[in-house]
Amino acid sequence: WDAITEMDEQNRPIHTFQVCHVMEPNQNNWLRSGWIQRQAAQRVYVELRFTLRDCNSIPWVSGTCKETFNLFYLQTDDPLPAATRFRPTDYAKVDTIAADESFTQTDLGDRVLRLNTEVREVGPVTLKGFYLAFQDVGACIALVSVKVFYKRCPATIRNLAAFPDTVPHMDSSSLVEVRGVCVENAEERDTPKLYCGADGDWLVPLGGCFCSIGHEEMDGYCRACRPGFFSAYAGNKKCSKCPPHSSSHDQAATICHCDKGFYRAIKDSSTMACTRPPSAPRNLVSLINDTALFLQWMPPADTGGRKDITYNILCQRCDGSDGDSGVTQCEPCEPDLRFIPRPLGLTGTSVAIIDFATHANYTFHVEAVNGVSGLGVAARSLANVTVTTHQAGPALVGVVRKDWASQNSIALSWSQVEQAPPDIVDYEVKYYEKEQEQLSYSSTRTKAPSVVVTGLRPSTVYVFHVRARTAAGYTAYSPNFEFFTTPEDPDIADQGQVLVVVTASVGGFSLLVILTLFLLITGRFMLYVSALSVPFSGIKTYVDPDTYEDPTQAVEEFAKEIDPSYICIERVIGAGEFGEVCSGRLRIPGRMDIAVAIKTLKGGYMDQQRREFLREASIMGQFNNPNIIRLDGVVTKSKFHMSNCSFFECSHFSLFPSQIMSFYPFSSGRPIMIVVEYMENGALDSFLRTRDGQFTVLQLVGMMRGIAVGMTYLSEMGYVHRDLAARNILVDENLVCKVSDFGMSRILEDDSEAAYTATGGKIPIRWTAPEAIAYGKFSSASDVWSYGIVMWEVMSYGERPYWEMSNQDVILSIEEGYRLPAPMGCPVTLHQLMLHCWQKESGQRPHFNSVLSFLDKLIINPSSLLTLVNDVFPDSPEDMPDYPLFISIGDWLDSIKMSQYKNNFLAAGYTTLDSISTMSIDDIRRIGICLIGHQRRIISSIQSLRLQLHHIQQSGFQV
Ligand code: ACK
Repeated sequence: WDAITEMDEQNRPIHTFQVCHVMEPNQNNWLRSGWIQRQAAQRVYVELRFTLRDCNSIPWVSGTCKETFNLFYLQTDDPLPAATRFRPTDYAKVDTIAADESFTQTDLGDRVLRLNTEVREVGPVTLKGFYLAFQDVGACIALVSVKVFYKRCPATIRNLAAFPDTVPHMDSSSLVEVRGVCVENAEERDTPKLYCGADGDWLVPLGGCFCSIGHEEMDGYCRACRPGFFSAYAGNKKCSKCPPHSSSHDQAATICHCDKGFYRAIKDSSTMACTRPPSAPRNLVSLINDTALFLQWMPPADTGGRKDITYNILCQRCDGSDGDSGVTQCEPCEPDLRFIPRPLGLTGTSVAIIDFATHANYTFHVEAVNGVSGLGVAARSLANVTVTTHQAGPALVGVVRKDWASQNSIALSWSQVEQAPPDIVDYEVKYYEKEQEQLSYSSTRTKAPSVVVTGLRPSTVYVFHVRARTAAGYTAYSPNFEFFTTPEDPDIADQGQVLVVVTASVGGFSLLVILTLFLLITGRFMLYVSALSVPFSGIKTYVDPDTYEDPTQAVEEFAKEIDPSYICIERVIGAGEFGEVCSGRLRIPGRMDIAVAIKTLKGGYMDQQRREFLREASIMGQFNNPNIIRLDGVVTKSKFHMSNCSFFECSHFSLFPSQIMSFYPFSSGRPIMIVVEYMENGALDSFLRTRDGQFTVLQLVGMMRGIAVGMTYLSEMGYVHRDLAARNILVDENLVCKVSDFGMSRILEDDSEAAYTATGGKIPIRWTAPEAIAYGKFSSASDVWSYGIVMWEVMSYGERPYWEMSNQDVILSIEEGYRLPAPMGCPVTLHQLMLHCWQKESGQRPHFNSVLSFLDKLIINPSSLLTLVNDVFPDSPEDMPDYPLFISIGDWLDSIKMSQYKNNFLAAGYTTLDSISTMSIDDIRRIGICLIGHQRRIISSIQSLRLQLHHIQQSGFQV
């Protein structure tokens, strides 16, 4: 090999090693490099650049000319001493190197020598250094350059982490895992990692860092926020401009500080705008009537940039003035002044004040506060109004007494003070649950100095006070009196039968038999039962006329005998099982005549028929309730002769008296009649059929409520109706519905709907609960089932329950779980109540008092009637999902199992569903609900409620 320097085309010198002994055979010429340090290399590469002549281009060289050369290497930890003899056998062969292209052909046919480049991997090299050696075996070569190198992954920055220069593994199939280090002002998010591949490429970036607070990402580095900007959270976000009324003056701000006069509340996040206390409420006005003083105002003009405005009412009483100075003397108001809903922390813009002194001067300051009030030195934001209360008359009612109480009712009476004026118009009784006094009042009026307050909750203390109304206005209230209702006793409500109560209280059946026999013999059974049952409920108990040896005795006991000469029959209005039903008038001397209905017993009756007929009177006579048909009396005793007919003259008679007489042969000589109040609109079923679609939902609910009042009364008396159906409800001219038809509570002979059952009884199948059909188990709970059917009849305007299905099919389908679907236009809540009444298990049906209070809630909150079943759900009862049954905040929270927060809502002034529908998650937090899961559940329920309300508003439905 010769070291030769040549010139390239640009006349630059090129140092080469050349060999070209192509004419001579058996060539073995070696060229060796100096010692090369391995450094960090694991894999070493050699790039050779050379020219190699094509043997064909050299004449007469065939057989000796070669076109390749060989590459060898030798590893050592140190350079070999200079005198070391070269021993080819020490070297390991890397490869035989051939030229890719020795020559290229020019256009003129000349062949031009070309430079070749070949790269080989040498090794593995593990010692500190090595030599390279080139063996020529008879080729014509010029070695232009030898480049020896290794590969590495270069230092880099990825995901805000820096990675150092890294040498790949010797084994090309495994990667080197490298951990990065966060760049300045960045923090680790997830361990930053990269993998260095054999070719010096970075692979699989994992994890990374993000900029610390006060910094933002810029070109892979973290830069400090400029003044006027801030970054409160670590992250790869840009710095934000300072929120309104705040600023930052330094670099790398993590918060912007509030400008003078502006603040952040403790709960405000540092990214929120700074705010200030509100200005004073506007347009404060007062209204006063005899009992309450109302303050109303408008929100402040400047809310300070916040939404959490509340109001506090501060009260001073300023009576008279200091004689010397003429300055009015003011002092804080008396503590018994009551504010509804409360004096402090009001969210609304009004308050009612009661129990104030009469003839006094009050000054009320309404203060607007928000979350930053009191943080600075700003003056309080007050609006003032001064009110002078009127002179109310002195209280005319002194002591209010409790006469009796039951689970749901309390009877009260009172006497007037001695010098009471004679012109008392009526009394107003106000009452509230002691526990809930801030929240809701109820009131009722009565002309008499007594009242029965119904619809109360069992075992609850109520506060009552009474005031009189005279021609001159209201007088002051009596002091407060507290009375409580009796505890709930499910046995009484369910079983309904006095006999069962007696059984339980006496303690054994045999004892009962003996006792009953004894009492029947002595004729004192009824008295005994009454005496026993009074302590249970405080309400009179129903006495079954069948327990009388002589039913006539029961009629005498409970029904007034009327002289037939006081009765004027006008016309026949219907036909009953025993005889015609007429309308007419009853004129008892000294009283106004009243419209009555007269049920008659056909002439030629048997004694048994007479007893059955009068049975109804002896039942009806025991009741006294505005929703139960009132018995005016009976005619049983008078001898009646055509000749001395003593009916009084009805001036406008259409049928008198001869036509009437044709109905009454009176062959037995004794006319038998039952006289009851006249109900102008007749039976409810036929009435609704003729007025299809003519009532509002609220009117229909009003009818159902009346029936529920009557049935609550009956069930509290222990009376089971057994034939509750729209045909047995009568309607007066004011749409008041009253329960009637009591005669048939034992035998249902007269009801055309009644069919014989397997047990032999005759039962109106479609209206009757399954356990009553199957085993004759009638109870107030089976009456509740029938009540559900009546609700359905009302909502469908007198449609026949189960339409044309046969009785047998009705029984089977009920057994299989089918229930009547909601009638068209029926609110969801009402159908839900029907389904509740139709629970298979009688114990799971609601009691009548619960039905009543539920209907009352619907009436008080008519928006609960807006969602119609047909709007929301498919017709098929099988597809009917459970829809929510709630109409108050309490019911709503129960339905989402968040009852524990009832007080939070009520205390914050949220009392209606409408009021909560606009609540945000912040509002939920503010009223003290801290658990995130609970906040979420409540807010998502509110959202769906909002949707429902929206849907209803869109449909334009009017109640
Ligand atoms: O639907 P109606 O007109 O109302 O037909 C029946 C019919 O007598 C047979 O019962 C009517 N009826 C019964 N009692 C009364 C009453 N107290 N006032 C008015 N109508 C009555 C009932």
